This record gives sequence, structure tokens and C-alpha cells, in this order.
Amino acid sequence: MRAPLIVIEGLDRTGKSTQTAKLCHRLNGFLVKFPNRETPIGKLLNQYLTDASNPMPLEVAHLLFSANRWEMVKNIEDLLSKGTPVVMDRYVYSGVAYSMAKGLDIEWCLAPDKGLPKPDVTIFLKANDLDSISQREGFGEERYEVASLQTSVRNNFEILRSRYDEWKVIIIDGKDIDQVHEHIWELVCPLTRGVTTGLNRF
Ligand code: DGP
Repeated sequence: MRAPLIVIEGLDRTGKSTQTAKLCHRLNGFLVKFPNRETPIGKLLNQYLTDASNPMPLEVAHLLFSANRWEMVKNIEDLLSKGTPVVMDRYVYSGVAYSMAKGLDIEWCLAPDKGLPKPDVTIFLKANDLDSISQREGFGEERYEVASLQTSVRNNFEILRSRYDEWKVIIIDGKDIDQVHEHIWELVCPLTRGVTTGLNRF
């Protein structure tokens, strides 16, 4: 028996940080946020994201985002095997959806993440009303926070959703924080007794 690996995905400013923190607290789990900007690789990514004039090639950024996930694997596997649920704020799917939106090929994007542990459930916080997202406080501060790019990222998330069967979607329009949290809890609750199967891999 091991603990579950739970991922919450979504566009920028859709409430992932709030929801992952709330879920983690309720589960007494461990929160992993990607990109993890604290590691040496994460610091490079932070510079890339916050300085739009940073000339780092797209492919290099993609590989660094992937490396940033690989940095955490051992830690994550240890936690799961010891019975601590792991909640992730973004994961492989953000990696693919954002880089595809900038023009990279889906298979190329997936390749460096091959072998990473697969989530037991991926919950996509979907906003139908993209205008309301771009009006949220702070939107536009980082490189990818551009309305046209977000539309493309959302379409890419839909492509990924049709490929991976552990995906669940919650429409967030018109819902408050607690309502979204209760939806998430309904999806996660069956996993709280533990998972009997081993971890799948990408
Ligand atoms: P966040 O810290 O969750 O606001 O994410 C920062 C930005 O980085 C956000 O616009 C989404 C983007 N992002 C997150 N993960 C990846 C990734 O793996 N690859 C790429 N290309 N972009 C990512």
C-alpha cells in the first residue's frame, strides 16, 4: 500500500495554488509546486519567466522545466512509499501544454519526462471564461501570461486530457474557493485509503 500522487493543473490564475494548499492541508500531505524556483535549475527558470528579454531558447527552457521535475522524483517516491500523499501544483502536463503553445511538437515535449511517476488522478481546473482570468490580480507579470497564449495552452490541455485517462475536469466559472475544493475532495476521497498498485510511469 502506498499513498496517492495527485496533480492539479490549469491555466495561470485559476486558483491552483489555493486549491493545492487546501487539499494538502486536508490530506496531511506534502505539497510540490512546479516549477520549484528554489533549486539552482528553478532559479534559472525564474529568471526566464520573470524577464521577457531573457534570450534562453525555448527548447532549453523546456528541458530545464523537465529537469526541475526530475530533481524531485526520489523525494516524491520516498514520501509515497512511506504513506504521505503528494499533491502537485502543475506537472508534466503544464510542461507539454505551454511549450506546445510556443510551437514545439507534442512528442518532443513528452520525451524528457518519460519515466517520471504518473499521477493517480490529475484534476484540471478549467476556466471557460478566459477574460475573467486575465483580469485577475497579477495577470501579465510573467512571460506566458498573455491572453492569446492562454487560449492555446487551454486547447493543448484538452489534447492531453483525451490522451490520459486519469484526468478529471472541474469547471471553475462561477464557483467559489470552497465549492471548487469540495469538488476536488469528491475526486480525491476514494484514494485516501491508499493505493494498492505500484506507480505507473510516463
Ligand atoms: P506558476 O509558478 O504556476 O505561475 O508557473 C509559472 C509559469 O510557468 C506559468 O506561466 C506556466 C509556466 N510553466 C509551468 N511549468 C512549465 C513547464 O514545465 N514548461 C513550460 N514551458 N512552462 C511552464
